[in-house]
Amino acid sequence: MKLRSPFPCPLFVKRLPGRVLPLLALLAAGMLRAQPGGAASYDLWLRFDRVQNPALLGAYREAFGGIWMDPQGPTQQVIWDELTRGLGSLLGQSPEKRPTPNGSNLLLVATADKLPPEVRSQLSLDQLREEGFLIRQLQAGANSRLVLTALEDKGLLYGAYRLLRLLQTERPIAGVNLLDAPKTALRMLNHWDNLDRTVERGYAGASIWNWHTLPGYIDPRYADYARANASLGINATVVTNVNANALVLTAPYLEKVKALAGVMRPYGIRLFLTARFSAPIEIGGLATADPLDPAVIAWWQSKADEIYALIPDFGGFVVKANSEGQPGPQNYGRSHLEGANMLADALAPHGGLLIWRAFVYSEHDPTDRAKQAYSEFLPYDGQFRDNVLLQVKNGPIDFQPREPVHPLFGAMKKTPLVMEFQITKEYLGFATHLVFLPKLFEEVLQTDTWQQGEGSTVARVVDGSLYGHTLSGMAGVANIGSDLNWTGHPFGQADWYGFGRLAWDPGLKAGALAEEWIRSTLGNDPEMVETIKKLLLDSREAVVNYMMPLGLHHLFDTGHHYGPGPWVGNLSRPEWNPVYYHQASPEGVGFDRTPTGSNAVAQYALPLANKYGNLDSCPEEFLLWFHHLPWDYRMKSGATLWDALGLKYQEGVESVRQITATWESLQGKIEPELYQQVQMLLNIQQEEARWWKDACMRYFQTFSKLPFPEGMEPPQHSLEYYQSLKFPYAPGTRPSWN
Ligand code: BDP
Repeated sequence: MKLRSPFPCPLFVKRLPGRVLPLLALLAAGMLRAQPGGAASYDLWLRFDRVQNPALLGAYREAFGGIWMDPQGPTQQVIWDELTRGLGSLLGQSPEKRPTPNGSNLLLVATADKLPPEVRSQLSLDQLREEGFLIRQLQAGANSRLVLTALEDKGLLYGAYRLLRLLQTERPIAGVNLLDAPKTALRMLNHWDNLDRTVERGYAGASIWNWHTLPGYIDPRYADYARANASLGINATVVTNVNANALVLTAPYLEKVKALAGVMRPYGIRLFLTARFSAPIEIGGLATADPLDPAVIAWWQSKADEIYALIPDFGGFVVKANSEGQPGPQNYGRSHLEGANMLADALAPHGGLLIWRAFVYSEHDPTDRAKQAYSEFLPYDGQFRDNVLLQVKNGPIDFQPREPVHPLFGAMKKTPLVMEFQITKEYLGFATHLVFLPKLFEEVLQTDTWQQGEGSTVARVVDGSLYGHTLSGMAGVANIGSDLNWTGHPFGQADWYGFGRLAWDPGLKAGALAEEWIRSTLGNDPEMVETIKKLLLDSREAVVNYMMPLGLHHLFDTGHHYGPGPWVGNLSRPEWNPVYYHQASPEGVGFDRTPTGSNAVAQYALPLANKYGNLDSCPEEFLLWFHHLPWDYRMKSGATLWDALGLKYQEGVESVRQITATWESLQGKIEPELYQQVQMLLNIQQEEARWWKDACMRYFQTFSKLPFPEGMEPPQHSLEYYQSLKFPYAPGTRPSWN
């Protein structure tokens, strides 16, 4: 009798070419993980692959024999679905649904008020905070009972994702006692998405918001987006561009906004819109948008009423006013304060927030652009309404590869500040370069402002603890688009991930976040984890060195900001020209921001002002940010400034080569598709790093008139060649502002 194999070879396998079969064998053996789209693709960090470590798998299976939960309402339904699906997939077996909270090997999931009294009495529930959770094992071994609890559904949701992450990242569950809560109130993504689905500074495809088919068609991607954000603790999203279009505030669009808000709600995410200051004129038919005009005030009030009638948990407005051509109160001789408070008053009766952006500089103000926002807003400290937050970019210029922190952090004491980071890499290589941004974020958040003495870190400003603000927050300009993997570069996912986790707790460390992301996205192989972690952490300094070392900034080519353009000096507004920022001349290079120059250092607390203003103590990475120095200035190493600059550029290029080689050492440990994607992108990054070095050094040489230092590879082309490069279709450029 002929025995039939229990695993008959499917027909399609027989037809596959020979070289594919070994790959399939690897996949079947679980060595390379195959899921639709592969690692770092659509599933992001929520893949929930089967736990590979046998001992841990055994322990997890024992702990999660069953779940007791009685899901009530949409958020709890999400929690139930995530836990049953996630655990089922991680453990390779679904936990059974237990009808009672008794028995062993059981996970209990309930808000604190619904826990059985005998469980409650064993827990210190008074430690639970709003939106926080507790994951605690009550008994070990065969009697294991694990409790996930919180004050409300949102806390349970965050706890559920954290629990799943423990398993994804192969953390021991025995004796777990994890109490956590977000340190900031507002953890927010800002989409610079236009209603026509273009994305300003977006490099990952079109906008995921399909305004044309809303509200009738709800793209399943909206819920996947909400889910990914909720898994990090993100609780707010601004779905429209800061360069706002008033149309989104009209009735038909508000119906669409309502539909989106409905998708976000079970995931604990409040929806915000950007408000165009001139909307009363554009869609309201008024003759003015003067914030003190009674008709304007009434118009915004009734607009707020209309929105809240549709969306009771609407978050509020984000406003870019009198900045880069956007309308604002100053058009009517009114101040930012008057504009912000008027809108805040319209939102206040509904519990809405007004987030006013401090990214303001003016062509009519001849002072150093780096000083302008501080000078504009500091005098208003203490005068904003209670529901106003001021959103401040991390640095005083504009998301440059490296900036000192914005001087408003710590200085503005009575106004809650929202940190604004850019997750999309407008100034850090678009979605082509591998640059792990959480390292940049950490650098900023750990900076001590000294405003209340030592330990006044930016993190403590952002989490509200420095001045006792309950309102606080962090916003990230999203890098999300319609690309299959959401972020264009597969590793852009790590930036979204790291941002979300840091918004939850600004004190977290970049290294730990890198590791979490790698483990939950790519797997737990220790060598792979360590190798990629190092590569991610190294990538941050690399980009600074090959683009703008030693404190140089804003050398980008005009408009699209793709590639170098240090020679650009013909734009109408002086502070839009790179020559404004580097100030290169035969005498030297750098922006003097000491008392002999713009004196921007004086905007920092004294210890920082002294540190930056004094050549002996100014960190090398900020040297040319604060000082204008001769080309033959002696660095601490003994090298001249000119030589040091060339060698830093070279170091940046070498780092990318090293990162590429490190990546290539992982071939066979990474899914082939992902491996190839990243390798191709790294090759482009290598070329572009060299382009930056060559173009900038060729240009600066026209002033220094010095030979390139030994150890710096000479430029490949002439300066004229670099200047001739044009990129009319570089992505992400402003299509139109309205
Ligand atoms: C700049 C971007 C521009 C934004 C602006 C902003 O180039 O597209 O509109 O920031 O933050 O960096 O408002």
